[in-house]
Amino acid sequence: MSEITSYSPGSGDRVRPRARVASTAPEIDLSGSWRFRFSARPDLAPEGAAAVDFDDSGWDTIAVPSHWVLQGRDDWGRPAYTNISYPFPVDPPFVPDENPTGDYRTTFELPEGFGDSVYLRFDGVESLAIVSLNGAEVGVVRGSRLTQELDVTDQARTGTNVLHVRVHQWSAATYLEDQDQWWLPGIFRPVTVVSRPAGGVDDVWLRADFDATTGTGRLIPEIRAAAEAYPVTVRVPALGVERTFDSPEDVAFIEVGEVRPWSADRPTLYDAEVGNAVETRTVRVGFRRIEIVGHEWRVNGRKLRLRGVNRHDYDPDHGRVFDEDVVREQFMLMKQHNINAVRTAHYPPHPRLLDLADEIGLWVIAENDMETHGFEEDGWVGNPTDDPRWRDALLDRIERFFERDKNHPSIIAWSLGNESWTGQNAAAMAAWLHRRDPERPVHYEPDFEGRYSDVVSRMYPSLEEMEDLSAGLGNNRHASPGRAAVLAARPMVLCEYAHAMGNGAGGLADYEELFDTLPQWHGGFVWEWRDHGIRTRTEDGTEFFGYGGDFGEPLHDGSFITDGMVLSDGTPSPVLAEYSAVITPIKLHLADDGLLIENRRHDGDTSDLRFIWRDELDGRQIGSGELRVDPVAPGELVAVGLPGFEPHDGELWRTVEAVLVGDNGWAGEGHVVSRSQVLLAVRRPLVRPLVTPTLPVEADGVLSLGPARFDARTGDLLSVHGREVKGPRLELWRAPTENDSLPGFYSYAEEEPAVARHMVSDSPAWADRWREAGLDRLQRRILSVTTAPGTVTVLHRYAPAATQRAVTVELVWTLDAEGLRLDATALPTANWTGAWPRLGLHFELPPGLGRAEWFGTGPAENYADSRAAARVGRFSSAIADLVVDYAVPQESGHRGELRELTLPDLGLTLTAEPAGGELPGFTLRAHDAHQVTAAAHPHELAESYATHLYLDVQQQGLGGRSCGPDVRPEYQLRPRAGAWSLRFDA
Ligand code: IPT
Repeated sequence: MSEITSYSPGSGDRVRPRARVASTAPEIDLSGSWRFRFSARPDLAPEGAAAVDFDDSGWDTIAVPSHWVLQGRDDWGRPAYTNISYPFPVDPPFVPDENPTGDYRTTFELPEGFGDSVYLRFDGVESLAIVSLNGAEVGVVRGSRLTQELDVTDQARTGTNVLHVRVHQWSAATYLEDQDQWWLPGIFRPVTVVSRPAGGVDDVWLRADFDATTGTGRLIPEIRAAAEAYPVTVRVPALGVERTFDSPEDVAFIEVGEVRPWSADRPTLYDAEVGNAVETRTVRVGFRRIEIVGHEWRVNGRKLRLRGVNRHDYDPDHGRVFDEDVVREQFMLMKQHNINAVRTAHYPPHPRLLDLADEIGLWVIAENDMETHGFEEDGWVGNPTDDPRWRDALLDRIERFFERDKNHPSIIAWSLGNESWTGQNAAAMAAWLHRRDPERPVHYEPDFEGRYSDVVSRMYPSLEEMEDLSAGLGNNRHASPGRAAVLAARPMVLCEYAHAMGNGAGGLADYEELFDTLPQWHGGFVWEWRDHGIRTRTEDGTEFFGYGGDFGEPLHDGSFITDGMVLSDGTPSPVLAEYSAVITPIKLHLADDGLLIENRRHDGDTSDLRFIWRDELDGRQIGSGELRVDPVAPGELVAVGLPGFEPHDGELWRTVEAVLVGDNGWAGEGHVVSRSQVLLAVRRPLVRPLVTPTLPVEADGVLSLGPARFDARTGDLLSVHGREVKGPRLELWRAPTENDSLPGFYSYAEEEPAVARHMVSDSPAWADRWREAGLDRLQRRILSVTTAPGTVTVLHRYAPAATQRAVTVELVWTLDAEGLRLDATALPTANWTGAWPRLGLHFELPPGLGRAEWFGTGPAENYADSRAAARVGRFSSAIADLVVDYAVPQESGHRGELRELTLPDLGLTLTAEPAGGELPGFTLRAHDAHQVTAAAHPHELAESYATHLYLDVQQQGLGGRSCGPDVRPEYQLRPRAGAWSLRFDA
């Protein structure tokens, strides 16, 4: 089994890596149904399976490409998820004897004269393939997400060919592929037979430079072809360019005159042909120049601003198998949300993906297939990036990675890999790239001191760490003082931030502000685009999205695999809209007396946009129009006049939106690119006289006050206007979000958050602190229920066991000229510490209520540190849709600043008036916070016994502590008093 434990990058007649560009030479795609035999161990694999006459009729069949663990066949093994940990002992180059093995067989026909040479191309096999053609072993392929071609000319024959591929799930190469994702073995990208004509164009790199000062382009061709292939001609028909090169020694630039440059905002491509009589290749060329000037990383002379996401190849049914239509849709969705950049975390994607990025317009940090994170658990001892035994394999990886994708204009940097610490091999990989591509910078986040990479990159820092990096201060996590000053002279980027696991991450707008103001920062990439739940079923057939542990893995990392802005089923989570609002390149600085429009696009003025205003009085439109705005050039800020407005008694909001004039390829007419709101007038507070101050009456233990019925003993409301409305009870607990449940890196949990500028977390996660404080098990004691003319007053004391900490709630129910009102206060004792998840009143309404209409913030859930996408207005929704179906049930659905809530099914309207200057946020949900806490998957939620209405004076923000900084102190809910002022109308 020496292939399995070999450090070698591969063997056989391996073709020198080259670009993936279209060719007139024929290819045969072998995708389809292949014969397949699963073996739990290599020694159980069928003997002689490579032989041409081997009888495979008793084998199963499998689709190629696919992963064998996603075929619904439990006897073929199951998916497994670990983040950092290797799923087997760290004992390189060895792997377990229990090494699942798949034998694949297929046949293909080669016509007469198919090619002078024949290659077999593998685009993705996890993790090791031993390839035999017509009974002879032709090579061993390593590098699961790298392309490898094998020259099989000597074994291929006209007519029927028999291909056998033995795939081992684990190999020495697995040590280089420890990305945070599912372990999914198999041939998961296409296998192709490639014809190579003698005298063809073997490889081409058409660098396309753009000079922003003259607006002209230049092609810098690098052609690899045998001497007999010449002359070779380069043509760009749309530019009238044609230049013939007579020999390999004939090398020259081709000046192309004026061109439109390529940028993510305006991705102009030109078809170039490179060929001769034998073969023509087509390259889609985009002219652009990438350079680092001081601490600016520029494209076409302008500083880059990356509004990015980390993207894995992932689909809930097919794993890492590529689907072009799905990716195109994803890219459209990204563009619709102002995302302009992708990091191909953490390996080269299917090659077509980069064609789509070129075409649709996304800046790409291309990342190599390398991660050795599991060595961290033993202090990086034996880590491959610093061990000479791995040098060849790593250099081979960087070469295959670069050569395949070198032509793409969308790629603006090469990333050595992810989370593999640092060392001589990483430095050698960077040196190789620097030599090969003098233009594009090398990115590698663990090169914290910037010893061989060009861009300063960080993950999940606090704002303070970013400020310190910018200031050249050494007291940040990862750079010594001497290097910090050097780093401050370089461009900076966050290759990962804002861990979008579950509900969150909060704080996006604060990062944006630093990107806008600190000169070295160029933006960042949210972690990550999509949840990786696997569509699966319970025994009784209920569908759900599985995460770590749902497939019987003995070692796993739970739901850490579901941390995207798009849920596993493809539904955007609210954080996507939040991100879109935060990163919009069209900033609308709106005040009551004017508007500043700032165009932060890289390229393109605002002539594709209309600017619409509308005024809403108490959420109802009273005026609207379009603003006259001359096109604003990129980088410009212009002031625009606004219509006047009449003084009103009522809440008057003005909204300005920048919307697309017409379809632009990724969104249609009217699509909102940016929105801003300003409050122009507020409602005058009303004092309503009390009416008929008659004494509440008691009968059969029920106390009646106008339309309200109370339990005379407890003071709990039972109904209003004959509608069941029970409570309220104080609630300080929320179902922990994953940001509440995990300890993260930075904590502001201590009592004096201001003391430490950089707090590296050793404090327990919030959810643990909240449980410790007893917030999930408050007990209630009735202090009093008293009546007076027109009034019922109730006093309750809430406290957890074993402590003197308590909150007293006073509920004052009165009848005034307009009906029933509740004025409530919650008063904590002085001895509370820490923070609370919420300060809320909890009402129980009948189960199964259908819709809600509200005047408040929306449309989606919003929290103190995540409300850029929220606006004030009137909204309506099915109650079931008010809550997000996160992979793990958790707090969801809070919408701040409620004014009015109507429940048509119940026939009740609740109005909130500012109490102590504050309006409560609301949550309506079929499950209470404790039921939600108890469920690990949506299908485990207990039966709904009520529709739960929470009215929170405040909720703690979201933060990003599942992998990153805590909720910032200003968004935390420190124990405090609260007040509510509510009305209940039929
Ligand atoms: C970081 C990884 O690069 C990424 O793959 C993913 O695991 C992410 O975290 C969390 O989901 S590594 C982390 C230890 C900073």
